[in-house]
Amino acid sequence: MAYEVKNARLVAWVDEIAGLCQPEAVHWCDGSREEYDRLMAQMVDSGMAEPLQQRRHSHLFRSDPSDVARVEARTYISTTSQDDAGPTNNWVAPDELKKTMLALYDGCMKGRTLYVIPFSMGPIGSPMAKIGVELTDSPYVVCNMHIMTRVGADVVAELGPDGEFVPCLHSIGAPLEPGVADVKWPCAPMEQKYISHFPEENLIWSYGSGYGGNALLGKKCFALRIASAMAHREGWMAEHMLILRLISPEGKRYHIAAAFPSACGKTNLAMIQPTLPGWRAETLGDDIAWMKIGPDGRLYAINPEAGFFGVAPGTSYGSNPVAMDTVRENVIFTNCALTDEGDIWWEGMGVPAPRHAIDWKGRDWTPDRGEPAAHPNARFTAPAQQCPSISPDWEAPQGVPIDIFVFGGRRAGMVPLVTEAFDWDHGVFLGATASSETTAANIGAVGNLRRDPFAMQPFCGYNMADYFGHWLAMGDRLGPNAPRIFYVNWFRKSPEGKWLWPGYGENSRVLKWMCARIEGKVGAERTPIGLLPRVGDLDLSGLQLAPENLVELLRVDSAMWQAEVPDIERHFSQFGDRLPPRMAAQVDQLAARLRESQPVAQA
Ligand code: OXD
Ligand code: MN
Repeated sequence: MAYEVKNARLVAWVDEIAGLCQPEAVHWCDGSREEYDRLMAQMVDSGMAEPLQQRRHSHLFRSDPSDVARVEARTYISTTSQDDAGPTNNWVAPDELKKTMLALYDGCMKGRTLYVIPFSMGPIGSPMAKIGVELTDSPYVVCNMHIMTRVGADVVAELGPDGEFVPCLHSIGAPLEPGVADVKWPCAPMEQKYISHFPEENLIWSYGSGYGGNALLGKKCFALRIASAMAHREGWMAEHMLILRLISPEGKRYHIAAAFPSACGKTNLAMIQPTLPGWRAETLGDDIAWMKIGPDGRLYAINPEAGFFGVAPGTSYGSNPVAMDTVRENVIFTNCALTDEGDIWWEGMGVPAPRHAIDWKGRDWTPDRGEPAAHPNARFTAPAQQCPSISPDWEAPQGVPIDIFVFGGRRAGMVPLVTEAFDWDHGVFLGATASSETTAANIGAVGNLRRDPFAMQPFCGYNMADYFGHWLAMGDRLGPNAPRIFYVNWFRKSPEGKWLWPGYGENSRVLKWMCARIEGKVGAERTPIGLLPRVGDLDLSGLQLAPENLVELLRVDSAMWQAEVPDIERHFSQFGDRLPPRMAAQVDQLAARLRESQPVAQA
């Protein structure tokens, strides 16, 4: 071990888990480049990793076809009372879940090495950072954690003899018997996969999957599910939000935190290149924000992660040039296609499909195959510091003060390009009722409408109704310092099914309107659903946008909205008495505003 561990609780826990899982060896990770390279070399030797000839220090992995995404159906929030997990989470009582999982963990690391990964979420030493320790039998997880978090001796030093840490136990669930050859991507069958959270004791147990948020436990499990429960108890916020700094031509800085469900362009917005002359953007984070009220009463945000775990398909020099430049070297690619030249390729990369490739399942692929070469949820894992638009302040220990919250989703109809909330409660209502049509990269049949409150439906570690209440309470505490809240929909289509808005860098025009609203420099129209820019309020200079598109983008169809109210009521009714009365009041107020805006029906 390259460092001394003085934390008795950590040493005892590692001993206990080693006794339970029975690994062949225990390795304490130091987070060094040498450690990363050694583990990668081992995985290249075993056939699990493929070095890429065309990208320096980068590798391709192919998962088992059954292990390609987060598994919400196998994800549990295990609290003593089921009500504390709430209706949006799967629940099993802690005793019962632990009994089931202990039987699975018994001997599950036989023939493998147990890696101890001490990691920090947030810059080490930041008052907002928190420490976790992941125990895993997957070297792929170790290398990804090196990129996605801060790993190693500094974390152990920070932990000291009696510091707090979140224990994160992970096993792929595939013991290796002597003399048996390993498979390329070992994992357990679906019915044995468990992604379990015990928020009452800040504990994470994951079994059976080696992929993404199921296995890199610092991300969704710790930084969102466990952290959201901690934040509720302790009076701060852990949100599924990108963090962006927008700088006006005059040099004024605005900090934006935005929540969208998976596959709605969060990474693209985090890396936006404004098309408006003189405007600039810097990236602070693309997925998670931890926020606390600072000494001046404003809300400060840090990005707890150190890398990007982005969806590859659809990423191109057209859609996100910054991401393309971020993934040139030092990257782990998972489930992308491999070209004959030794580079990766995916659908929507903006370059012609290779004439021949190896697909994500490891088979020969040609464009006539009729199946995608890369899995729709194929990913890149890349260090944040090599992102060309990364902010010089992305590791500022105190974080950045948030001015604007943005919620949104993917809706082909009805939802306007941008809406400003009337006030904080209305903004919380917009977040609580956020909805999106599903795509191939997320859950459910393509095109279904899914309510995804605050984009936290899969990530809230406690009763979602209490979470709405927590947002209301934070607004009460922030008072006049509260960020302003907006709702966007980049995805509205014409009746013929054509995108109405160009999106990407042009979204800076919508962000500029938000900044101008804060400064009181631009008007808005009061509609039943919120405050909307009037034609003329958005800076559309230099943009070829058909006038009828703009009218449609900003159109509020009261009749359609009225038809949506019962769905919102149904969504809220699942929370029963636990729904904050202030949220119930918002539905009534919306319904009343819509009624008033409609001509009275003729008898
Ligand atoms: C993600 C997700 O991977 O939200 O970030 O699914
Ligand atoms: Mn996410």
